[in-house]
Amino acid sequence: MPTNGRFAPSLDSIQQKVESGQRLSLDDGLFLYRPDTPLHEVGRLADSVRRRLNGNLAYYNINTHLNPTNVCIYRCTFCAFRADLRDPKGYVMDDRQILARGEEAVQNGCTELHVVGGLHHQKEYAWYRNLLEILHDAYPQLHLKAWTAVEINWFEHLTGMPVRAVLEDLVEAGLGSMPGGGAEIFHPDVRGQLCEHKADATKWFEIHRTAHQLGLRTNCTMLYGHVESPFHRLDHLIRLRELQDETGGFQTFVPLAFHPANTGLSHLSQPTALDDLRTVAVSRLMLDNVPHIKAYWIMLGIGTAQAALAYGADDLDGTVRHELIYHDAGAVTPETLSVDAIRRLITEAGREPVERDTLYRHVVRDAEQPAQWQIGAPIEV
Ligand code: V47
Repeated sequence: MPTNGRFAPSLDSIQQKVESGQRLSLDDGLFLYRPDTPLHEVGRLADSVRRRLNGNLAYYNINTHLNPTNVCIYRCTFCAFRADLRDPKGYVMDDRQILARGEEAVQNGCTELHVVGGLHHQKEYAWYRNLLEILHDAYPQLHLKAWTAVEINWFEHLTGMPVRAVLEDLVEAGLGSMPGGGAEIFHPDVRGQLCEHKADATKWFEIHRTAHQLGLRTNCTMLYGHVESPFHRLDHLIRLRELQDETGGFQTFVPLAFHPANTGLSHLSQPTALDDLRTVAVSRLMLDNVPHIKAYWIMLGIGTAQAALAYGADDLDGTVRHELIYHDAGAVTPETLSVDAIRRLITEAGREPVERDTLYRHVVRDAEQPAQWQIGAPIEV
């Protein structure tokens, strides 16, 4: 049925597009987000795309987090982790503590250290760079997925160097890839209410584009369930899809459900499980060019993350340890999950669990010494 010269989407028209590999439009996405569009149908379509891209495999990794400081010049309204310079809860880790985290990670068989933190008022660029360098020198087998685009933008400011030079210098120090944080919601009407002073959408994309041009793989995220509308979510997804068309450098998209406790938006309620599942599914359908959708169990909760494997997600992130950003904001998930627990969640969902490294290569463990690992043959979907 034409409306204003355009055809109004329906489940049938969207299904036809999905089956023939055609790209979904903003209007299609808005239709999928309507509460009266049955969630199970949206999930079924998303699951078909997931299967086409990833077969019966569902991924996880063995990883640890490192947040070297929570002291931050910015006051993002959604953040419970940050602290002011003289706040008693503020901390800064020294080299010994940072290396101890690397040692613990290696002892636990981790393949990845996820490193992000605050933008400390008094720390120079050399501190952030040095931290990567000492970790990389001591534990070269540990992949350093480090610094969001917001931090890279801060390093530009601290050094006066262009993005490309900052990234090249960090790669020399040991940077392996970049996480997807700092994206929040790109639309300025919402971004202005969340984090008006930090890197805007144009800057975030410039940094990821440059990283991709240098051969770095990065992830992308969307913080949802606060003051934004479905339109803002779709605008966000479409912007990500456009950069991916240009560079192909995003590996995985991570939808991040807002946790309100202890934040400047604590009067809001957390998104529901149904919103979480719909968002995973709509993301899978809209981001037809991003290989993986991650159901980050820390943030979704274990039950919803497992269910998300039937709504378009193919990755549960990792064992995780020392996560602070979500736990400071009221997440009640455990601090870590064992490999056995993750594999069971995946198997029960009817999928085949595959341990991956940060770059989605198959990790093979020594049966006698599980902390020892090597990269196996390419994964066949
Ligand atoms: O940018 C902060 C979000 C992000 C809250 O790349 C919050 O694999 C909800 O990006 N409620 C950082 N969200 C975390 C992140 C991430 C996590 C896991 C995996 C990957 C990956 C990336 O966390 C921030 C912000 O969007 N965040 N505070 C909060 N109260």
